[in-house]
Amino acid sequence: MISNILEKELNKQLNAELYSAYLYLSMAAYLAQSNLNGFSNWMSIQFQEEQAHAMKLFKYILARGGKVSLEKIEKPKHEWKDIIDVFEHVHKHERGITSLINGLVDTAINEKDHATVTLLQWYVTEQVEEEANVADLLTQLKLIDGKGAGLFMLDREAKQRVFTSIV
Ligand code: OFO
Repeated sequence: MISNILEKELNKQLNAELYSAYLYLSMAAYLAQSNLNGFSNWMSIQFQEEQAHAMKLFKYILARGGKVSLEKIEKPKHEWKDIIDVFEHVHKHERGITSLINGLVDTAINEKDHATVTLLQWYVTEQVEEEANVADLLTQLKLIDGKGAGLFMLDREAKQRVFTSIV
């Protein structure tokens, strides 16, 4: 059985992952409207990944005998200045998610809940990868100034991204 405090915090994280999914879906729409179909695909995959992160928490809360409590999902932004602005937003957003995960690990440690600490290690590792991927893309986009032939090439590369299931 999971403690009340952890149940509450895990439900909050479930909502944060669903918000991430919603935000990336909004970015996928903006990028498609900006004729960047490769980057739109990249964001659609990100949308699916965030849903998978949410589902992993959903299943875990239930498996530990807890209650899932779904909250309202905040309305995401739908306009950005350009592609660099989009990826700067993603980078900032993922750093915020990393601190939420770190806070959750602290709570699980305080609650002496080893199973939750173990589950959260997966998210800790995932955040390292997410931040690194986004930082990498952002650097490349800045190198080409977010336009021209470089952008065309990066967009074509982003089209290759596929979703790999994690649950
Ligand atoms: Fe779920 O990792 Fe991004 O937000």
